[in-house]
Amino acid sequence: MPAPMISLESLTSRSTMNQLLATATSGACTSSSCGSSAKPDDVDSAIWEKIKDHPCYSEEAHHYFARMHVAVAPACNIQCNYCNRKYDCANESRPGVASEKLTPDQALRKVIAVANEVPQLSVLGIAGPGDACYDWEKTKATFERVAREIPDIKLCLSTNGLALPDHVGELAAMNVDHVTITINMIDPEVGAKIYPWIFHDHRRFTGLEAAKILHERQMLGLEMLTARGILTKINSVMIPGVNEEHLLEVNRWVKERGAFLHNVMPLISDAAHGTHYGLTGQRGPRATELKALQDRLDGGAKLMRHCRQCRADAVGLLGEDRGREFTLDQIPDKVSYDASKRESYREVVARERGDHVAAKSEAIGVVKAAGSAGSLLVAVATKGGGRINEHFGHAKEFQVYEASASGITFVGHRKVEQYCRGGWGEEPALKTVIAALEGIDVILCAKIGDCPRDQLTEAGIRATDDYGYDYIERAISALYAAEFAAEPLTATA
Ligand code: CLF
Ligand code: SF4
Repeated sequence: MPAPMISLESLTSRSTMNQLLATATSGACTSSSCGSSAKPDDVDSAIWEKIKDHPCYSEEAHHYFARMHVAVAPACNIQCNYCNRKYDCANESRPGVASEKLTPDQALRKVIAVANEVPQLSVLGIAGPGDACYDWEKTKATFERVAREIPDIKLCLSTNGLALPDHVGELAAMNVDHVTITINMIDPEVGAKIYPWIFHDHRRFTGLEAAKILHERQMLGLEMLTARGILTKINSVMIPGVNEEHLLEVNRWVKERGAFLHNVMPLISDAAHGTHYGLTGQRGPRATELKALQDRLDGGAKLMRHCRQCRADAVGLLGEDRGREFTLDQIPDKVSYDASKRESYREVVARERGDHVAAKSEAIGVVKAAGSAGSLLVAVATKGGGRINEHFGHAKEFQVYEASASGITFVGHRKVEQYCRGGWGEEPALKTVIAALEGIDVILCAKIGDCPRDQLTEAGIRATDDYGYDYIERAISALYAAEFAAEPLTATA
């Protein structure tokens, strides 16, 4: 019997999920490279085990796996000029949207409810709305409860680093092997422009003294995590005119101290958020400025470019937020964990991933072999699975890839206003999409109408649905080949 054809049109839709699960349990093979590993040759096996299902620590994993945050830690011990604490933590979330604060018991209920419904779930993170290490008892209680019920879920936290050194031993004992520290400076002179005060050792410190203590504690925490083999990601907020040049130095320092990834995020600043920066007119960087800085950082500590600056209560794949489906009022008082969906999903993904990695590697080879100095910046509408499987009009973000002599690289994403709502395209929204896609050469999507396509063409951006549902890299290599005269790959999906 031929293997059923699985289209990863949507890893998030219920119908596709049911199809995936049905195939997984039938034992049918979905691809020619069934069973092949997605592990890159240059990644150590122990590290691979830690990152392969973590959507933030592996760019490739973020096509398949989801994280959820539980907002159990509202208290914070520092003040960042980009944060207004009546909103979510700006380290890890979009400011301006209040989150539901949870007790550890409520958090456990929510994690179980999500794990039963979202088979992609692989990571539980605590990322605000305050500081997970300062509000330690709630963080610890939550992790302990969840680890007891769902032992295979990865535990992850984000912190400003001030209280981190006090808890590294406990983190290691709880098998937390992913910690994010937000480090925006290594020079207290710069720090004093970002942090008006800190609360440490039962005292409040301000100015240079505050920034110096914070810096020392952040470095100590990072070194302690590295010594215990805990993977550490550094988040830095790029603040134009304050620290953008300085982040080159930050990158060097954290690399020397063993950071696994460096994630440079744009400052989100808006007077409506009530933050100091928002109220004083400090602007955030444009997408092109962020990319230029990230390009200059290449070659230092490995960069994360797929961060979505999630809310403190985010649920789902990184590009989506299903948090509203799982508010406490929708979750029964008693829920018990059912592992079956997550287990079946993992079997399917293991096979699909091998196929994707093989296609990606072949596509990159084609681009490199072209020997062309040309480059293409490509925006892709995708719902996950590494495929072009979203309609132009439904996209709320585009993933951006660069094809050049060095291969095909994921370079970021651009959030956009959804063009098509209720079956009709919105002209004003299209204008904002065009502005957000500044610098993009080509858009790849599953479907696009003539009207938006023509307007995009007028704005100098080509858009095509010719490669709908194919793997992203394979489509880009075909585009590159057509543009720069290499041999195109034949699509087999
Ligand atoms: Fe959450 Fe952060 Fe863990 Fe990821 S988010 S605590 S490492 S599980 Fe990820 Fe969100 Fe970016 Fe953070 S996309 S804001 S990097
Ligand atoms: Fe806000 Fe997070 Fe900074 Fe604390 S560490 S002030 S919660 S952004």
